[in-house]
Amino acid sequence: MSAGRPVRAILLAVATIALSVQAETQSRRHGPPGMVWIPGGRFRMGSDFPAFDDARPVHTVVVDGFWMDATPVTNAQFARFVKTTGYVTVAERKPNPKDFPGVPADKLVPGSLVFHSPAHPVSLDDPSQWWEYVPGASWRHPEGLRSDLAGRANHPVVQVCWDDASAYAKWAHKRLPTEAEWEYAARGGLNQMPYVWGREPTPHGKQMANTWQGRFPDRNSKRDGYARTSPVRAFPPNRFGLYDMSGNVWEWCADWYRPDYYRHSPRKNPRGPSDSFDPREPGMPKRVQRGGSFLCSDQYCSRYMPGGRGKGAVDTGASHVGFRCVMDL
Ligand SMILES: [Ca+2]
Repeated sequence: MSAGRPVRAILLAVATIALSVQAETQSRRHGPPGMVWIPGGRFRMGSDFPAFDDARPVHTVVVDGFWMDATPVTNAQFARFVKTTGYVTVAERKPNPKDFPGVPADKLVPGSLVFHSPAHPVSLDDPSQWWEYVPGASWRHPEGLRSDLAGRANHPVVQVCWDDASAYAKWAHKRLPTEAEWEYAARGGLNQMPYVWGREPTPHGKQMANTWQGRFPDRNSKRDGYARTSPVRAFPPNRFGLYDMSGNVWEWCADWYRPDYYRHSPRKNPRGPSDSFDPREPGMPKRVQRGGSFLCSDQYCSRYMPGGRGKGAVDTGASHVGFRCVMDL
């Protein structure tokens, strides 16, 4: 009899472990609505692509598992947040004159940056040729007051800045992903492939993401079917079941942006530098954006590739910038 007790104890312990694993598996299978479990792991972060001078060196990173929204946050989802909380996005607020010394008062009106396609070829060195500050542009009116969200409930919300995205994440009991989490999730287990779907830009001739085809920024052939944003499930998911990890809209990450961060970032769960620095616009605090957008073309911006990094001023949205959230177990 006495010899049986340890065996029973072991069996009970094994059964308990099996039950807890089963419970965890079930809880992950029935996780938060609209979210995908991203199992933790190790990957090679960064890119040797010549144009990505801020994505080097390629280095090994380990991230813990997390839940991630399967798609960018949609207009319908953001509308629920606004309706529930009364939140007013930064683009809808009157700019504070203290933040814009020297700008005439009549120019300090709510609005945001909108892409418009020039009528003829322009120098690619001058983004002011295709970006315009449009009064009244906001998430409700992505291209200005004459535009609205009709037919776009399932498109990603745009014209949201980092502060807006963070406010939504907090309300949803989620958070913005770290840059490392974002890239790990985007790569979907593929090692240093140029695209989130693999090696070929258009496998079997198929457009795999909403980017820009044709001559940027004046001629968009729309071979992928979309001149601006697309519904969040219009293109195939990656191997983790995540949609739009390439193209459609840039997505805010939690991290501050610095071009030199990869030289000394920690190996495990890096969370970004403690401050921001962009040599092109020193003094303007910026957070990381990832994934590229419908404006990415191989001629101008290939940063829809998973190693490519983007950045934006924390108070500035645009007609091609959105976000998605993550959640810890
Ligand atoms: Ca497109």
